[in-house]
Amino acid sequence: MGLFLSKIVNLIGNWDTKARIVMLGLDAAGKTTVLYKIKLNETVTTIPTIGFNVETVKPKPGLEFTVWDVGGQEKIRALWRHYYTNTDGLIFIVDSADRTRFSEAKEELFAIVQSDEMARGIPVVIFANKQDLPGACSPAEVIDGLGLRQLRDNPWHIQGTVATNGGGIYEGFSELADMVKTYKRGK
Ligand SMILES: Nc1nc2c(ncn2[C@@H]2O[C@H](COP(=O)(O)OP(=O)(O)OP(=O)(O)O)[C@@H](O)[C@H]2O)c(=O)[nH]1
Ligand SMILES: [Mg+2]
Repeated sequence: MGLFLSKIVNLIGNWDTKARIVMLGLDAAGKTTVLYKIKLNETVTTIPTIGFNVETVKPKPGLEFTVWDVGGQEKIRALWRHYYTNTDGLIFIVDSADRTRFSEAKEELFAIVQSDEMARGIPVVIFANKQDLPGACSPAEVIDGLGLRQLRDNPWHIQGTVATNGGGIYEGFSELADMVKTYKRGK
């Protein structure tokens, strides 16, 4: 009976739809800070990520995200594509106060969604992060700075965030959850 019950419990646990999410963006954009804010609701002290961090989070009942946070320093960006296969959604994080690197961020974002290893048309949520910093660009300015209106083959959404205090993080994940559900239904 114990075994029977535990099998039922396992089965119910497995009813969650699972989705693979990759979180990318230039170095110091705030990816690791976002990951542990959503996972632990804690503001962790980070060091630049060499390699990756991975955590599971449940953005909505019935949905489980496996979130891959991959280091963004230029010399290790060539490794990003190894994480693309079977991805159901992308979170692209931008330091909204670092407008001198918007064109670099734009190039990287378009290279990701156009990569052979990435499925066409995956949903993308852009986190316009560091909204707390003086001089940070608004989400509307980040749309212009990254040329997001040229992103025609992917459903996308932009969310202003402050990873260090959690502002906008839940909203961004929740939006991505809805977009991923629609995407997976259409696959
Ligand atoms: N003011 C402010 N600082 C932030 C915010 N989000 C992250 N930071 C800081 O930005 C720095 C870099 O954050 P990380 O989360 O390590 O950045 P990352 O994107 O993981 O960087 P890599 O691992 O090198 O790719 C840290 O000092 C964070 O505390 C934010 O919303 N506002
Ligand atoms: Mg990191």
